[in-house]
Order: sequence, then C-alpha cells, then structure tokens
Amino acid sequence: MSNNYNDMWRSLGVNLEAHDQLLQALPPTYHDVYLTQTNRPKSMEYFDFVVNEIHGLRIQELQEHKKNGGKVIGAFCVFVPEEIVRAAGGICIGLCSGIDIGAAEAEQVLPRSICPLIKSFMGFKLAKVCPYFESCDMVVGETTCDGKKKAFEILNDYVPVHVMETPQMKKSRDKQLWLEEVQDFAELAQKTTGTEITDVSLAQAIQEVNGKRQALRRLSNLRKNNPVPISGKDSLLIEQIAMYDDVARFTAKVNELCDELEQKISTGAGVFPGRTPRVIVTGTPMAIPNWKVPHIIETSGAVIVAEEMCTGLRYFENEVAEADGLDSMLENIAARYLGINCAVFTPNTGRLEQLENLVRDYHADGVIHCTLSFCDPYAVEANRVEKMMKQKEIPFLKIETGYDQEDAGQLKTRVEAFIEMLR
Ligand code: BJ8
Repeated sequence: MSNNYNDMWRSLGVNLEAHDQLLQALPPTYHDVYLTQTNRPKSMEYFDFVVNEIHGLRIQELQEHKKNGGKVIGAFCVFVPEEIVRAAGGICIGLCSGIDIGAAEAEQVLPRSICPLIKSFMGFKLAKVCPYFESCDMVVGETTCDGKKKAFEILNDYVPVHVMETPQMKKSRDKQLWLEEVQDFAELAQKTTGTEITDVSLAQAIQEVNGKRQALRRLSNLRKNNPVPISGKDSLLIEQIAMYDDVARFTAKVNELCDELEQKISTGAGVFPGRTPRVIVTGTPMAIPNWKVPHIIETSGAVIVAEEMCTGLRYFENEVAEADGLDSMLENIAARYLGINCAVFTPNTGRLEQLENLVRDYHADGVIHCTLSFCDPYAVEANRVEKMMKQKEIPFLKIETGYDQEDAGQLKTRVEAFIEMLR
C-alpha cells in the first residue's frame, strides 16, 4: 500500500511512525502465507486487492460516508447486530485484530497475561495505529468473557463504548434480556446516526446481511467436495474480510468466486490432491492477520475444510428470518444472534452437536481445537469437546497459542505428527 494515504491517516490522528511498522509487517507475511499457494482460484485477486488496500481504499470509503453525514460503528464480537447499524444508515466494522502491535501501550492498562485479542484491540487504540478504530464514532462491546467486559471500561476512556449485555445461558429470561438489549441498541443506533430505523430500512438491511451470509454458506458448502476447491487459508481470509468490507460488493465477489469454484469442481480440479487429510479447526476467532495455525496445518500436508469459530461458521451459519413490522424483525434478530454457540454460554452443547455434524458433512478426518492463550471459556470447554471426540472416535488435537511466532516450530511438529496419524 502506498503512503499516498498519509494525509488521510494523519487527519484521523493515526500515529504514522507506529502505523508504518504495522504496514511493513503485513506484505512479507502475506506473501509467504498466501501468494506462495498453488492452484489458487483467479477470483481470489479481489481479496488480495482488499488486503493490499486494507488501510487505504476502504478507509477512504468510510471517510466519504462520514463526509456525507454517515456514522461508523465498530464491534468486537459477532453478537453485535450489523442489520441494525445498517438500517440506521451506519457502517458496521469489525475491530478485532490478530497481531500484537501496541502491546507495550496495552500493558500499561491491562495485565500482561491476558488474551491476545483483548491486548491487541487495546494496543491498537492506545498506539493509534488503526484507521478503522480512529474512524469510529462509537464502538460496541459485550459482556461475553470477563476480560473483554472489564477491558471495555478502560477503552471507554479513549472512545465512546456502548456495552451490550450478552447472557450466559439460553433460558427464556435470557432470551428476554437479550431482546431488550437488541431493542436498546436499535434506539442507540438511531440516536448516534440521527437516522430513524423504519420497517423498510430494517427489512432491507436484513436481506442484505442475509445475502452476505448466504454467499459465505455457499462457499462453505463447496468445501465439502473432494478434492477441495479452495484452501482453508483462502477461506479464512474471506471470512476475515467479511467483517469490514462493503456488504454488497463483498457478497457479489464471494458469489463470483463460488461460480468459479463450481466450474472447477465440475472438472474434478482442486487445490490439494484428493487423498489429502481433511481437518476442521474449532475454537477462538482468528482475526486478521492471524493466519499462524492454518498456515502450519496447510503446509504440513492437510487441508482445512471448515472453521467452527466466529471467523467462520458461527458468523454465517444462521440467518435472520424475514418478517413484517419492526417489533417482529427485532425479535428475529435477537433470536438469530442468540443461536451463536460461543463458549461463554453454559452449557454450550449446541457447539458439540454442531462439531459432530460438521465432521460428518465435511468428510473430515480430524479436528484441531485452537485456543488463544489465556482464553478461559475456550480453554476449559476444550475438555468437553475432547470428551465428545473420544466418544465418537474422531481424531483430535488441542492447541493453545498467542499471536507471536515463538512457538511456531513446536506447533508444526505437533501438527505434523497429528496429520501423519490421520494418514
Ligand atoms: S461470540 S468467541 S467473537 S466472544 S478469545 S475475547 S472469548 S478471552 S472472542 Fe468471541 Fe464473541 Fe464469543 Fe465469538 Fe474473550 Fe476468549 Fe479472548 Fe474471545
């Protein structure tokens, strides 16, 4: 990405020196992880372009939107209903990041031993390296895990934060609480943007976001084929880009890619040979540019066929049912989001059922559970997943790692041994 955007970044208050370090880190990693792959679909060019322009063109689009009176709302969790932001004329942007830049700044306000995802978003804000963050008029947190919940109190010193109370269970009173949270959020979104949410705008937003999720599901379903037509790394990249790209353009590009993949499948072509071991990864989200474990897996002789994570199936598996009338639409939005099987819920049996179904439907040979260091909900729930895998005799590997590369060699050895066993 060129430095032609310096004026824009400066006007947003971005720390250009620190930002340069971030921009320098990305291209070599991207080249090694992505551009060295063979047989990549041609339609991946668009997604390469998006990464290349990650802090350029898309930020410019956000600034245009703001110049025309629009607002940008940031989120850290797939529980924040994008439909509501869109219906109120705003743009919703995912702010989670997968790189440990700004760690020194973050450690001034957070303990050192905390989930890297939390440390990273705090570091991005305090070090002023993220033009997405600096474009936000408001950010929305949630009471999912304790680390995030308490970090949002601190973040509120630097940017207006609204926290949605996500329940811990899925009983009827939890459903009522969550519905009220969704209704309150709709009120707040209207106040923030100054635009009223109407039946028409909400129905349209629901259709648009459903369209995005349908395209991602279409892509996911194509990965059930053998040989698989697209790598797990490319699929993950698309799932990461889904969090911040323009919805209509992104949907069209994913569908274009699917057309190409269907063509490939009809000729029996794939990106890996047909006998390559097939793996499902499950666990904590992998925010851009965290590609460490998928890269290790796919350079160790296996292919990832599905991601049971928020940068993956949890983001697109369910749709909001269409309805007439604002109240019913908000109820359907609340119901759709409460269907997400995050480990912050107890019990979280839906995730176990989902995993078992995925192994069958995607013809997987094994499951790799990947938890970010210090993430208690997923690290502890790994025990339930492992128990179920043993019962079903599904090969299983458990990994815990952060954003640094220090353990990459050790992880590769473990992953290679697991894949050898799958063979
Ligand atoms: S719905 S997975 S996006 S909370 S990894 S910050 S849980 S300590 S990210 Fe998540 Fe929403 Fe759940 Fe998905 Fe805490 Fe764990 Fe860190 Fe996490």
